[in-house]
Amino acid sequence: MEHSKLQYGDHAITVHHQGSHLSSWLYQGQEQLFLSSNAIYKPSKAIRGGVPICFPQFGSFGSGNSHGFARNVVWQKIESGSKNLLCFELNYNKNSLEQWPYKFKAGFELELKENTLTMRLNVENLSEEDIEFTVALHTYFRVSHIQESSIHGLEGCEYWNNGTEFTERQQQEESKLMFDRAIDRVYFNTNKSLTLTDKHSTRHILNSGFKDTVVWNPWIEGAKAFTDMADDEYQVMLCIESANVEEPVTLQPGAVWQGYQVISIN
Ligand code: TA6
Repeated sequence: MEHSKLQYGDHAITVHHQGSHLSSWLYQGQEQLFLSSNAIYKPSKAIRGGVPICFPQFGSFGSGNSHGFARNVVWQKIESGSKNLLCFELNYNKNSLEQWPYKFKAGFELELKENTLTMRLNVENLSEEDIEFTVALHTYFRVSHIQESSIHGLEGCEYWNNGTEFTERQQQEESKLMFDRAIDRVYFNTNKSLTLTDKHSTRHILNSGFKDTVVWNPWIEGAKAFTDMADDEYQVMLCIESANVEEPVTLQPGAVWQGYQVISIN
């Protein structure tokens, strides 16, 4: 499968052109992202791990396929003009119009600096009418072990448990979110920096343009249900996804939306 690599400073990244899908990020030789050993690399199938781009739909929040089509189609690599930047573009076409009847242009940029990876997704409305979409950067972090991992920064945020009524909300009371079972939550209005800590590292995650954060780990039963994930791999992954789920993005004709996920390592 076609992919591009970029090495800059202490970083090395690999991006598959299908989905403009970041599949590996090495920082000082350490892999930061989870990539399933059973991942399937074939046309129209999203890779299990890395950073799938969910657009124009997150999960079932829309009328199309779960998590949208952008992760299943080939993006165009474009000249970035900079040695620390990779850029990709996805334009509407006959196939996209069959799945989502709007004209759009999407761009994805990956920028490497000192101890930081910035991923920027933008969408321009080329239709003559307003468009609405839900969206996510579905980042799969590699962790030393899920039970050695925690997230700080969600305290006070309301969340929704996938599988329950969307109106059933709860509030995050603890300052430290830890894991001992499957989790699939959308946290709303997460506008502060989050910190993911495991045995080896501390990573900070900052969003802009994305209002929500999805936290997901399928645990063993969920992993067993995936053909493209080994049963025990849930132990070394945690998804922290920058998303707009509750309130879809609305764009007027000609308008552009941009969302960032910035990950820094110490
Ligand atoms: O973001 C969490 C989630 O929506 C889960 O509900 C989960 O099933 C998942 O993403 C993975 O989805 P996928 O379509 O890639 O199997």
